[in-house]
Amino acid sequence: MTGLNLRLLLDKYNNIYIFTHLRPDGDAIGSSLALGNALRHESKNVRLFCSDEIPSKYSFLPGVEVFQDYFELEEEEGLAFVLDCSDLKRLAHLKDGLKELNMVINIDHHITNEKFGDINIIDSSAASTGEIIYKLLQTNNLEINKEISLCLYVAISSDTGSFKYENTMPKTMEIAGKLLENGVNPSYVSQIIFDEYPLSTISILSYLLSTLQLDETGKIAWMQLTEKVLREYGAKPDQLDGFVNYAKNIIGVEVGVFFYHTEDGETKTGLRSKSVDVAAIAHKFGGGGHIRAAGCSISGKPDDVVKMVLEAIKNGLNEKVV
Ligand SMILES: [Mn+2]
Repeated sequence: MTGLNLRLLLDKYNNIYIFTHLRPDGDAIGSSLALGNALRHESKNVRLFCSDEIPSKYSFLPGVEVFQDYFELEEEEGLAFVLDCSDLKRLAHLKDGLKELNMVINIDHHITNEKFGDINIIDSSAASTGEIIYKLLQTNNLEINKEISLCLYVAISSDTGSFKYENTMPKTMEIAGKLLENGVNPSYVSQIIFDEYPLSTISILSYLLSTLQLDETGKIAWMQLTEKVLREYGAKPDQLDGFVNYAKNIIGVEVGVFFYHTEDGETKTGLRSKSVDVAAIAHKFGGGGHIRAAGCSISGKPDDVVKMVLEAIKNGLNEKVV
């Protein structure tokens, strides 16, 4: 899968443009930086692109300051890499930039990847794009120093939920082990990536937990929040990521739900389950996702939406998949 002779391409191109997806996560940022730093080591002109701002918690990563959110062709020739991006829509306005470049190399681990590149390196058995980049650098004898290892470790640990998700394979751990040998400090990374929050996030969590409710069977737990309250706490929607798990993780609960009522009359609904197919439930409301993690956006009065979704979950409780 990673049998690309990168050296051959690097002989041809001096200008490297690396793109990753909107709302970037640790894998998007870490794998872009790892590839970028390795190619800079080969004396290439490297530029990094992302349509959205890089979250501040990643500011400790080497080279992160050079990400730009607009495309500009600075030289006549250029080789593009698109990382961790299942389709071109995920590049937002940056996708037009690809047309100005000579060749597009698409590197991803999403099974749904639309193979839009001139060369496509898609490995859905990889837990992260970082894992693919590691192999690509290794097989092409490119630099994997301490800084590059740190970027790769952030990529791999992010997409495996710190090596907790089902996608964590023996080879994932083997690569992570190599990165530790190269000098990565796992406790330092996990403190920054997984454990630390701004005070406003903890304040909004405390509010959210006060809204927690369980149904009479104890199998469904939910929390809710309005956009107005979020604003009063000085917090942003991306600070809510993962909080739905507090509802799901209660012993005896099968499905955890998070309702976020926006001011334009939509309720963004996040569903997490231990064994119930919540993607099927989200699908009923025009949403989708994975079996154990799905979401949908529903318009209507907040109370009505909550009632409707809880009813659908009750009906779906018997349809366990594992
Ligand atoms: Mn990824």
